[in-house]
Amino acid sequence: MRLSRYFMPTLREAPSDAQIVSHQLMLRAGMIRQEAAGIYAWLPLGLKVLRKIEQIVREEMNRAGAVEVLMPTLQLADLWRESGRYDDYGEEMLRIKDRHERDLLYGPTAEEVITDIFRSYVKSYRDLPKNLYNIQWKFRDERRPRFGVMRGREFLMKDAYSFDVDEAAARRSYNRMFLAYLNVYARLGLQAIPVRADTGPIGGDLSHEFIILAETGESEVFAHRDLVEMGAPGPDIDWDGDLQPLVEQRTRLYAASDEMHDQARFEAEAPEDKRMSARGIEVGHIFYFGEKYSRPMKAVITGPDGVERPAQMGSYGVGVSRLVAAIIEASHDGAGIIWPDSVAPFGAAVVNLRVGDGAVDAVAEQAYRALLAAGKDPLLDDRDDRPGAKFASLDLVGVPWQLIVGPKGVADGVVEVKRRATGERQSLPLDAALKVVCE
Ligand code: 5CA
Repeated sequence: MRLSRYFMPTLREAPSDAQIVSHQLMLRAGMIRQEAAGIYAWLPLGLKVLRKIEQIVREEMNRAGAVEVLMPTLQLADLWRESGRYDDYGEEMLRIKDRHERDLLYGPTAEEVITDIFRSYVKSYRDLPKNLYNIQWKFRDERRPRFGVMRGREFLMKDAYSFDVDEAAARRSYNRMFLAYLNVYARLGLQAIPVRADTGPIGGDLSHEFIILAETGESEVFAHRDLVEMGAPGPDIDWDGDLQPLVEQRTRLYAASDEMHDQARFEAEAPEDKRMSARGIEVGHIFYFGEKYSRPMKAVITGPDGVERPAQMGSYGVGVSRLVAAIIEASHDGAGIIWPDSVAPFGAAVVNLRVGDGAVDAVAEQAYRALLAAGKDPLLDDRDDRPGAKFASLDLVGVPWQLIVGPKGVADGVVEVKRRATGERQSLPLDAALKVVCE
């Protein structure tokens, strides 16, 4: 992408109502624009990051055996009347009437819709397990939308729903999601702690939240330090095998969010030097709730004994749009965002320090084309601007590598390579510089 043709409206200063650093940086980097309270337009740079996160979530869901669908944003109120949640959900639900006076709502979650889909097709235990997910916009009329996309009213969620014949099988589905979530966050460069959680309006009796540590987080977490330091299981585990030991390894150590915290248990289960409490951001939440929806909505299947029973269900949410902000909270410095390579909006930027100088233009163009060919999705800074302004905006938007092409270097046969995360710079001939970036 040539920056002169791109749309990246960076701002020198963040609007004063942006209170946390991720919100300030997303506005300054021209990633989002507020259209109404808690409702944002995604500008090109923000959209690129959002799509990359979405794709990582998708790949890890698929790996763990879930199957993608796309459900509508608008749902029939009648489905929610069947589950009994229509009245319970309260003011957070955006209720709409169509021209036929039919009650609709903008989905805050999709247990009812997926249960309706499931019950129309699946009748036998032989067709189980099933796990269906979608990545779709949700709307919750939050009382206090704040911190930008961190707590929006409209937000992008990955929501998966598992269906099983009995509790033991449902537990296996839960375990798959539990471990897949850890792999998702690891690929995003985040360290997520699974904590026992309250089930809230989704309901059920087994639930974990996934929290990443950040000072601005809205949740308080209490955890055994060994859990915080434990890595993700990695993609190569046997997804059809017994995952219980891997899950137990991570659930037997104490970890709870504020609503579920029990100080006496914490002290009994974790020695003092292993006790950690910190603020964090909830980036995912998984639930096992058995028959809560399948029973009232009559999503029944016949078991091996020929007897009909409601399917055992769980649901699994990832806050995809919230993750954009969460990654920034976890990875920035005074100059701006430091994207992990996996979600960076561009792989590298070629900075032309003297646009219009034939020799400099030629080397910049050559570098740009080489990075394009290498699949690095480069950004060419071909704006006629001061070097200082160029560096400031590229540091702000957090492109992981800068390849700096200026008249002096070109005369000496070198370009400068700068790593955004460390600020480290090296002068190298173009070929060697390209190698560094492409490694
Ligand atoms: N049906 C279940 C799971 S599919 C569900 O709705 N769970 S949830 O309410 O916990 O939401 C899932 C995730 O969406 C949360 O962990 C959080 O990361 C994200 N999320 C929830 N509310 C918001 C919001 N207002 N703005 C941004 N992200 C949100």
